[in-house]
Amino acid sequence: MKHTLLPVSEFTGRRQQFFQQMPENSVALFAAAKEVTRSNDTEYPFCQDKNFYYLTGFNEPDALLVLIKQKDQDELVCQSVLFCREKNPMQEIWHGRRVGPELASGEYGFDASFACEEIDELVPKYLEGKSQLMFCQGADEAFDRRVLNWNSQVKATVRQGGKAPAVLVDCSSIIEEMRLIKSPAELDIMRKVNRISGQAHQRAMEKTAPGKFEYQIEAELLHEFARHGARHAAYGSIVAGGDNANILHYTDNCDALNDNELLLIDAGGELAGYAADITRTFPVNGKFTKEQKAVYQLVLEAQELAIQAIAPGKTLAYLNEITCEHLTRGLHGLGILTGDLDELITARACKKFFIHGLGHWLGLDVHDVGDYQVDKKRQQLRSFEPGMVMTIEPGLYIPLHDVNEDVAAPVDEKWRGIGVRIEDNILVTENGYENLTVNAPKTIEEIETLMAKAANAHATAAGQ
Ligand SMILES: [Mn+2]
Repeated sequence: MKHTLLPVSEFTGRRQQFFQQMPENSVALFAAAKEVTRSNDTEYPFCQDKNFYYLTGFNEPDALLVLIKQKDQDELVCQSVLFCREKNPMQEIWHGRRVGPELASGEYGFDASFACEEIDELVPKYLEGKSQLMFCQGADEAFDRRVLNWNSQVKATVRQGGKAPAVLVDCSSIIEEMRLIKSPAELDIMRKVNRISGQAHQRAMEKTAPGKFEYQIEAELLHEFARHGARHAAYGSIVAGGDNANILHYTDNCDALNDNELLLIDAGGELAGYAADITRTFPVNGKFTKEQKAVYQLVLEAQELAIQAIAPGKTLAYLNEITCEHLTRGLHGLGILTGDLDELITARACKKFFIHGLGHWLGLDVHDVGDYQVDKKRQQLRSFEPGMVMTIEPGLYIPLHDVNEDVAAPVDEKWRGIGVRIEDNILVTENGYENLTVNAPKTIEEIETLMAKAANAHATAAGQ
């Protein structure tokens, strides 16, 4: 019934942590997600609001979490209240089971729970007399309006002696900072979903061959995710053969895979709400060409360089700098960039072919919450701390037809159509880092060996 692998204590602990950051005499409101119509009367698979999930572990739509912190006869009292859908046998026969307010408190560790129908009556009562009202502003306009409406209802009672919170606080950053540092229990799940996703990448390599279609390889990924309990992909899988790899968010996945081309796969499963985000690039026929090998090896070195530099106190800006320098040197060595090397390095010339960021936070969201900047210039100078998880994903993209082609120094024909990205998920530890992506083949040798073995097994089976 429950959709979490985490113990209830994990969620009650998080609420305690949030309470500590609430001022005295305040209320915080967190809304669950709503079901979203896909077409007519069918819905998209339900995806819980991640902040709400983080604080509750409760996986039904339309619910509301209320956290109340107030003085009661000199004693500070913290209460968490859940509003959720009432039990309804007919609805449950058609649409699935509901926990219901009677069981929700006990199963999820709330102080009280009520039916959704009571929200509009009870929430204004909770707000009455409080000085601060906290909620995540701007995430859902309809919810923002509801909150303001509840507050207005309390304000309207001022002549009867009512007092509404005068201060409305956006508490997004409090919860984002909490989500940025992962607990041991969260890390166990993230290791697990990384393993499942790595296995899916392995399977994709084994099943890839010239003449197959991108969607067939996508199906292999989804098969492997689902059969290990990660029923959904954490985001739309990118299965991009040849020049399609140069479209960064290519998700059409409809083309045939050609001999002598590369296949770039950016895909990860979601387990108990947590995402993996892994990218691998490999040859469709199992053997890198000379040019593919050169570009791949360069990206791989840059990635390893960045990963090995990860430790508490380091910054994404620093990783970017060393990665950029390495890529620029390499591209110059291959003749793809021409000119004075030092000038190219200063100008970060690799950025012409490495057009996205080096990495991002990872967790309940694939592009997870948490600020990257600590200075006014908005540079990525935030120091790493143990418990942060990020992706490291350098890439080089040399499209067949480059709209921004430098006519004075065009890229040689032989490099065109190559797009490479390699992405692992890295945890910052006390002493350095732990690579969570442990079983997705990455070196040229690992990839070619695995694919040759799969091709042999396939040929033997076909010959029998
Ligand atoms: Mn990523």
